[in-house]
Amino acid sequence: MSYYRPPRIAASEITPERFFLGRRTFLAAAAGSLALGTRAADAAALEAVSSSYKVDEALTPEEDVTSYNNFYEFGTGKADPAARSGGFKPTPWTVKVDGLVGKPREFGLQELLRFPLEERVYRMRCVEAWSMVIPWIGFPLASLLDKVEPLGSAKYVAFETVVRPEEMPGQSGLFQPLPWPYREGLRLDEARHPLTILAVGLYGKTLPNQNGAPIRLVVPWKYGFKGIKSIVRISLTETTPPCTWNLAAPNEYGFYANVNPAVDHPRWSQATENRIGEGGFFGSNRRDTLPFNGYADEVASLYTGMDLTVHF
Ligand SMILES: Nc1nc2c(c(=O)[nH]1)N[C@H]1C(S)=C(S)[C@@H](COP(=O)(O)O)O[C@H]1N2
Ligand SMILES: [Mo]
Repeated sequence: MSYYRPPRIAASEITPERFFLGRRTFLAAAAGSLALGTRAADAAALEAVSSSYKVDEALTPEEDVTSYNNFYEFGTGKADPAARSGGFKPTPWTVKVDGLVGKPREFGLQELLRFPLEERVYRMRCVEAWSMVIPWIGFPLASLLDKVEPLGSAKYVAFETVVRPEEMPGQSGLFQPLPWPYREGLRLDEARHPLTILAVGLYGKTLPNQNGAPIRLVVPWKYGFKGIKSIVRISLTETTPPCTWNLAAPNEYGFYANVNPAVDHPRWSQATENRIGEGGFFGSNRRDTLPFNGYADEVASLYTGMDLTVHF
């Protein structure tokens, strides 16, 4: 199985903003006939066009992006997901899209990978006050929603992660840190915002297991916990969906979870952050956290009239 697809645009049509990613890696992978999905190390190259959604900041090294993770299904330590997800099988995979839609259906991974893929370089700000800059590959969630034709009554989008205790050691141990499945949700207008993507890759390759293979949500103006990984179900609803961290500690993790330096977590400040790789864990190297994680121009209008110190 190969995820390589022929270029959608001819070389002659490529403008300075559009370029192909991962060609070299693909050729190397094809030469070795890698079987995708058995191990994170077998990540195959994805072809994507560049997009204008790129922050002009140094990328966090791939090594850090793929070894410092939150994915409690594999354990609560930052190194656990990379160390303990080798047995997870991201293929075959289907995502069920149902609820208040005209055309509920399942999407196989191959079909999901046929959405026009773009590279987006986004800031990622965890609620724990660390951050990264990550080159994702994915497509707008709105493109998927269009295919199922949301009904007028749909107001929210609910997401669920896979439950596989036999492949996810954090779901099978004596200590269960969270109730499974991990769940998240967005308002429909947030879900349809052009910045909101379903990511299928990073650094030009398919997603490593620890980053949410084979498909995860990325909402760059919200805290990282909204970016639910390894999604198997997306449902359109009329009422606010249950969200794992919000249910676990509603005073600490709001439904909106928009990055906001003015609203501290009860146990720590959100005013500054440690950009991984810059040595800002303690003291002086910390960066200021930006409202909406730096995406205020694009998304602040979604919240006009809302008091975001109350609806945090
Ligand atoms: N299913 C699931 N999704 C999840 C999590 C998780 O524990 N389980 N952790 C969240 C948190 S807290 C963060 S910060 C991001 C981390 O994404 P990354 O490891 O790719 O940087 O994933 C989010 N998505
Ligand atoms: Mo997080």
